[in-house]
Amino acid sequence: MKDQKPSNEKLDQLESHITSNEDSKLTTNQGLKINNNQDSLKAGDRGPTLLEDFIFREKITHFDHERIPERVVHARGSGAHGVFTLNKSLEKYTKAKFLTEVGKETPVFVRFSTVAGNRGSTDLARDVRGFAIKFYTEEGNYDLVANNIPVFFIQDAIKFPDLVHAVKPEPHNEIPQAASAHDTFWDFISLMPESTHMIMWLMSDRAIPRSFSRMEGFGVHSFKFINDEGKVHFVKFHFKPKLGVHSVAWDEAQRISGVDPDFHKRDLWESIENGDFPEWDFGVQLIPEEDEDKFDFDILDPTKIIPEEEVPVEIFGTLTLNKNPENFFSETEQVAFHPGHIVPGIDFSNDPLLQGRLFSYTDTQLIRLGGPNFHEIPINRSIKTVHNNQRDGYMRQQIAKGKVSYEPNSIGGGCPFQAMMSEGGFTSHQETISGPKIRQRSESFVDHYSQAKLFYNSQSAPEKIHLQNALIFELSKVTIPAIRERMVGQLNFVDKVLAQKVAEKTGVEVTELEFPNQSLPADSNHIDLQSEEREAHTKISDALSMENTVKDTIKSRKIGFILANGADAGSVNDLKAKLEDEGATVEIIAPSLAPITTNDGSALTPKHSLTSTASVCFDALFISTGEDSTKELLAPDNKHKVLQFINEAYKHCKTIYFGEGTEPLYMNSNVGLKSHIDPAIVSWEDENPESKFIDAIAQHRVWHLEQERNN
Ligand code: HDD
Repeated sequence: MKDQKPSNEKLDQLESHITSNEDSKLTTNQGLKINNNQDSLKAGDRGPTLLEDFIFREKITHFDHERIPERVVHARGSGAHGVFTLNKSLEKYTKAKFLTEVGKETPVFVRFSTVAGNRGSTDLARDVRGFAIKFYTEEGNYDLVANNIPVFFIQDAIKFPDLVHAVKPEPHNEIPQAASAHDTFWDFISLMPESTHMIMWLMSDRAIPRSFSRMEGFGVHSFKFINDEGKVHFVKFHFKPKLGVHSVAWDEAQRISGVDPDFHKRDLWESIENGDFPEWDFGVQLIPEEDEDKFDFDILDPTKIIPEEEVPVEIFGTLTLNKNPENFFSETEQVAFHPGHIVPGIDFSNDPLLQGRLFSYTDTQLIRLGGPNFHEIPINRSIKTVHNNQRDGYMRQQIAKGKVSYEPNSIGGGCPFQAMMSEGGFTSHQETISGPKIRQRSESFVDHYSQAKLFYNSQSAPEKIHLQNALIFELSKVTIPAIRERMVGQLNFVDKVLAQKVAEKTGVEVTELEFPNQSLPADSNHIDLQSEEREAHTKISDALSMENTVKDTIKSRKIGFILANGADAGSVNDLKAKLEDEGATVEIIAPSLAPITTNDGSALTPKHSLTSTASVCFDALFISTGEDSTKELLAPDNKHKVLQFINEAYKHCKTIYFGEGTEPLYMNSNVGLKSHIDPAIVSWEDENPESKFIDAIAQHRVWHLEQERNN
């Protein structure tokens, strides 16, 4: 349980805005106490409502204006407060204070999101996840507006509206919601070879995470670090979840979307309420400025990673989320991120995607939050007081004293003064740039397939199958064969077997496309830059496969205990205590919500009935010990539901523990048909079944047995 109330400078600042209705009387927005909130003011009790009824008018007017536009992308979000702790100084590379003072704790607000769906859409869409972090530093707000995928679809921001229009529901019929599986998306992608690397990530299980706490975060672009001496390093930002990177199965994702579309939001909320604070290691890849051209790709190209084998990720800090918002709208909805919110010691690179973002984010807040004072909304405020000569505008909150709102001035004593660099004044990094004014892509951005191959080749066998099936699913929803065929042609540049399999299942032929050079002007000929030799990469990067992730903890795993009257109290309570000691959450599922009576006469109250939840909401199942309990679970009313629980968990490669006396359930389920050795099926016959159960849950899933389990 939550042991203590976290506190930090940002939370203290927010405290003054938090209100509670406890022990209070209902009032109007003017503070007038209201005596009757049931009836409008009428001319006679059966007569018309009077215009004079200011209480009615105020209430309805406010209601009529309750909605603001949702974000044009990343509309569905979940947020949390937390803290960033620096464990090792980055002083050698940057002068940003929150990255130099070891032990320093910087308050943060993080918002996770899906990209394509509406605010009310499912959490489990196959999609990129946003991972936006606002650091409330002593030098001003620093926003790292990141994703859970380290590359992007396009290289230049001018293509962003096209990309978003293609993926969003089709404009004529607003179908489909929160899904990329439709004509316009794949039409666009099949014509944009630069998307190929991103598509590999998007079709991988990374796009259907188990929880926000089990996703990586990536700053995507190369940014710049600048130290006190003015020395520059390019930097890529990474957040590595302490719980490992884990995903659900696609079939499971689709089921969860029906059973609990708020699955990720709920998981984040409950983890924090339970004190299982999600944590990430913060790491960076650092490249000295002089090594900028050392790679066989351009580090300014946002469709490329810097493989960890080439530049290791060094860990410097910890990000911890430890407090849920008080109010979703005020905090999670009104928070406004912008990659242009930086602090001294950090600067932009010339990545053309990043450059375009620097315009877009402030611009979007103006329409979304209604004017130029959105920085004054409590969640967006810097912890340092703002001093400048900007004035007025809709909803101004700050009461700026005095008659001076210009600079230079003598009347205000010249204040506020510009800050010198030594006082923390921001200066842009000086860089010599020369070149013709030209609307053209750099040749160094032309290689679109090497890293797509690197990603695909680095996947484990089950991951490759999932990726292939995702492509088959998505392209099977494309109604125009020519688009499917063009897309298969693109896949052929990544892996011939993959292309062939997708082609077979989507009813098209693999046609050899010319190496496309879409991103270059029509009159240039850079086909040589896409040559077969260049494409022949067979390198592998272990960091790209989730197979190699952390698998040593069951912290914040949700375990379903299925039981009925007569269940063995001793084994249920023992196992529950052991799992909870390891940080897991146990929830009891019974035939109904009525308390059940165990074999020693004690009562256990279920959290769910067999009807109100499904096995897709759990990481593992324990089928409780006890013959009487088994008998009741096999009764006609319950049998089908219990077997569906077990069979689905089995199909989705989860761990299942059958307690003593549950053999009839074991034999009636698909588990009873198995002939292979399965480390994630634990039974009454096993030695040390409890430790076997815990070890298997920590492994997440037995993906390598997926075929055996589904045959
Ligand atoms: Fe963006 C929101 C991440 C490219 C324009 N973006 C948004 C959010 C995240 C990202 C996490 C949600 C922030 C929140 O929770 O409020 N976006 C990215 C990443 C990108 C990227 C990692 C590429 C590396 N974005 C990108 C481009 C443009 C935008 C190229 C436009 C030129 N993004 C926006 C936006 C949004 C946004 C329209 C919608 C709501 C908002 O900004 O505040 O301005």
